[in-house]
Amino acid sequence: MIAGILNVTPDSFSDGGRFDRPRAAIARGWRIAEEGAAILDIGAESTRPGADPVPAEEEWARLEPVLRGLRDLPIPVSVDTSKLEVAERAVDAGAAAINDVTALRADPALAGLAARTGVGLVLMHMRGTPRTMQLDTAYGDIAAEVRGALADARRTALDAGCEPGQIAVDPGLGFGKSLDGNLELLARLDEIAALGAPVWVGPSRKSFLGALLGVGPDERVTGSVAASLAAARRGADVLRVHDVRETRQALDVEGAIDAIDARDAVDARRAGDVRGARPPARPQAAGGRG
Ligand code: HH2
Repeated sequence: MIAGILNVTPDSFSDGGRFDRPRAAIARGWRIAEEGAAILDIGAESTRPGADPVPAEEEWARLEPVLRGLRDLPIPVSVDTSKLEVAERAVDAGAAAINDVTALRADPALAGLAARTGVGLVLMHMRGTPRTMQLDTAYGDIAAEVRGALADARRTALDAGCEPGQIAVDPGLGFGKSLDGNLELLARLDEIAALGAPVWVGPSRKSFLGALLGVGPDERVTGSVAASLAAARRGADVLRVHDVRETRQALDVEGAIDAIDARDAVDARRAGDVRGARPPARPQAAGGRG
């Protein structure tokens, strides 16, 4: 599944300032749903490295008109917040999930809110805060450490009364991790998936892709799609992305290839079954190369 990102902030690292007016944000939300996202994830406070926190009133003032304008959206909305006050208002306004990038460290009471209301809860791993997280990116065994921290946060949510099916986990790519650390987490994502909770993952346009490819955020679309496909193959359930259309197309092509049973196709061709034969040539559109 794809969770399309909508940041209603002036300062997000990739789409900051593009959707900070409600009209533009609401139009983008509808577009994200049309392009094939299963979830819309709305954030009103940037968590890019070094970002300053936003007061709850300001965060809610950014979110409220957008949530109101997207009330009839055909897909569920998650709200990317770590503040109980904001989360409570968002749930009242119809949000189906809370995406907490601190995995309950900022406010453990978010677990009680999810237990009371039944909304989904995404628990993401981060070391420190956005201001401090890139100061120390050294780990012993990064996948084991991240998995252990997510297991503890999940236990806290279960102890607060959440049902297992309500809780998703996310390794938090780019949050207090080096280039190699991010790549290793993606390569070993199956170990996070072994926790048994749905896995979210968000490589989209992040700076580790920039470090790998030597390009700025707007030129990281292809790298982001490649990282998403690699994550899906290793057990990710939800891909949190800016570029919904491109990611959807890549997943659809991969899905169509995976749906072919190679052995069946060969056997069918040998038996003269049309399923194994080449499809008939399609008539060419006038002057077109298709
Ligand atoms: N990444 C960002 C924000 N929220 N939530 C989850 N579950 N997983 C992530 O990887 C994740 C997240 C950062 O990306 P973005 O929202 O595009 O930028 P900013 O924080 O600058 O608004």
